[in-house]
Amino acid sequence: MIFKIIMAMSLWATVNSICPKDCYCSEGMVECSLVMEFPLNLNPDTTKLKIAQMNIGAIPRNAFSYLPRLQEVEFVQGNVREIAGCAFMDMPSIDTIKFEKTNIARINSYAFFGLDNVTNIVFANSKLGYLESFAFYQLNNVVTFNVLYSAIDYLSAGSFYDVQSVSVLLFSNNNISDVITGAFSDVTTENFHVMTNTFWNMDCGVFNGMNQSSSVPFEFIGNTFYCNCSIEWLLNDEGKSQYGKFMGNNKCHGPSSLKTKVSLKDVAFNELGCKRRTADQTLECSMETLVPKPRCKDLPGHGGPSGSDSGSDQATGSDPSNEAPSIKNSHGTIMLATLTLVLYNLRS
Ligand SMILES: *[C@@H]1O[C@H](CO)[C@@H](O)[C@H](O)[C@H]1NC(C)=O
Ligand SMILES: *[C@@H]1O[C@H](CO)[C@@H](O)[C@H](O)[C@H]1NC(C)=O
Ligand SMILES: *[C@@H]1O[C@H](CO)[C@@H](O)[C@H](O)[C@H]1NC(C)=O
Ligand SMILES: CC(=O)N[C@H]1CO[C@H](CO)[C@@H](O)[C@@H]1O
Repeated sequence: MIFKIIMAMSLWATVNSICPKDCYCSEGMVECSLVMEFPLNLNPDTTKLKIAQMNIGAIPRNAFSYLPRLQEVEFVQGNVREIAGCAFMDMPSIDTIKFEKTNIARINSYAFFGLDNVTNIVFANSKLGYLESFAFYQLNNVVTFNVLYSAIDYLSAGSFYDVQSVSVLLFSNNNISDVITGAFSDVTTENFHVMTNTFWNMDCGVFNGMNQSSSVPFEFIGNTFYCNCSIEWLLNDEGKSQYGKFMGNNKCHGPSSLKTKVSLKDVAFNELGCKRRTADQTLECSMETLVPKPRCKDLPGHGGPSGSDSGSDQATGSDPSNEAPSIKNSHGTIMLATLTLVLYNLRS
């Protein structure tokens, strides 16, 4: 009798874990909506995953490492408080990661670390809050990395540190509040297009080195700046000689007195309203020292809103620090655990 119950329960649990409620599953493709808890307990054969209207605290580290065949993951119309470090580790088949109309308050250091084989990364019509240093650390060999029609609050120094061999890095039509010196330090890309973005505060030297090698086409056109003293580095004598090449194709979106200027070329240094400064003064443009320390195992784990941990119990022992059995959102697992407890109590 008890044996039969166990059989029935585990069968139910299995079926339940193959396609969670609020998901639609068909031949490796899974579409879920209104997701409040994460990670989901999906079939390990999943190849494509689309999550709509997700509302979660974090995409935790190793969030998808239990899905070895996952090729594409797409988030649509979601709210995510943070993407934890090492969130996308151990995804041997991943090809595309896409965020569409998604609010992400924070992208932590090393969030995209360990993605050696990913081809496309897209953020579109999204809101990105604070990007920490090393957020995209060593995201190498990506074919397209696009940030389009999005709002970005803060690009820290080294957000894109050591991003190597990207074929196309495209920032277009974004509204970007703060870009800190060194945000793009140590990036190598075959094509870097920064087009029709609205910049509010851009620190000195952000695009230094981008035209150093003639083999790296750097396209910087149609962007607009808030033309106050924050861009003195661009319009002082030194800036004009260094960045003169770009100026004709970019202009001011404010303040209103400078909006009418055809391009940055037509803006005089003294119109920026820098107090007690002259165009011939050399500015010191220093960048904070960055020392990468990617250690996925030591990063704090973050689970869903309930505080339950990531899918690391399913992650082939990738994280020994995290052995507590997690109660999954699958009711089947909870019921099985309860049953096990009952049986255990009966025995003793
Ligand atoms: C990338 O692909 C290679 C060859 O298929 C594989 O050996 C390697 O484990 C993959 N890397 C990651 C991080 O999945
Ligand atoms: C762009 O960002 C600025 C500064 O954060 C904000 O004040 C403004 O409303 C944004 N504009 C749009 C069109 O979203
Ligand atoms: C320049 O304008 C930006 C955007 O409005 C503002 O955040 C910044 O504090 C201003 N900087 C200076 C030096 O006036
Ligand atoms: C931003 C930047 O790297 N500017 C350089 C572009 O190329 C000229 C000429 O080689 C240099 O003088 C600038 O420093």
